[in-house]
Amino acid sequence: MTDIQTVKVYVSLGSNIGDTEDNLNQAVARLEKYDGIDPEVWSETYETEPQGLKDQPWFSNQIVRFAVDPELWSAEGFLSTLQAVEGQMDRVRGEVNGPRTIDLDIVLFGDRVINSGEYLTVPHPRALDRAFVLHPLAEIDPELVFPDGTTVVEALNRITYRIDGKRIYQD
Ligand code: A4P
Ligand code: MG
Repeated sequence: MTDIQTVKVYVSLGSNIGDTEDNLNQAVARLEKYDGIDPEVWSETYETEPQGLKDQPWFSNQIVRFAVDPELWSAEGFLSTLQAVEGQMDRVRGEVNGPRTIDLDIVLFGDRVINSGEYLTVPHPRALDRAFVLHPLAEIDPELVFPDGTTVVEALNRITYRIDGKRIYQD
């Protein structure tokens, strides 16, 4: 097999309904079945205080870095596959920011900057505000730099949050 130049794609996984840790694992297992999508680094799973709508269960959140073959996957195609997996896992699209079996968001797609209307914005527009995204990103790639030059460590220093073991508190 020839060496394929893969793209590092960081996916934020979240779940706050059912067996939340199992939902995260199941989503990765489903994605792994596609050609050209290979999970390569997993963060720990964190229990995180809900952002946005407060009155809902805490989330399990994780970041998984995938090696993605750019000849097989555009960012838009990759998003449609994330949505297909959400659908397979009975994700019911209800309230914005509300409870969900599984939410799969593209945080970074290599160094690409994408603004294709409402369908896809990369980097994820809320990533820099959220400890449940930034802390696990820094865990797996402490040297990570966003396309605008912000480092993951700088981004973490700008927000207010607290870590207690695997729990992440953020108002
Ligand atoms: N979309 C645009 N850009 C992207 C991207 N980079 N990745 C569009 C994924 N999707 C993207 O998403 C709504 C639309 O965003 C999609 O149609 C897609 O085309 P959705 O997943 O259907 O709906 P949602 O999850 O309610 O919206 P979204 O934007 O994913 O919500 P958020 O901002 O991610 O908030 N608190 C904690 N502690 N942990 C969480 O995981 N998650 C949310 C969801 C709120 N609070 C949370 C957590
Ligand atoms: Mg989403």
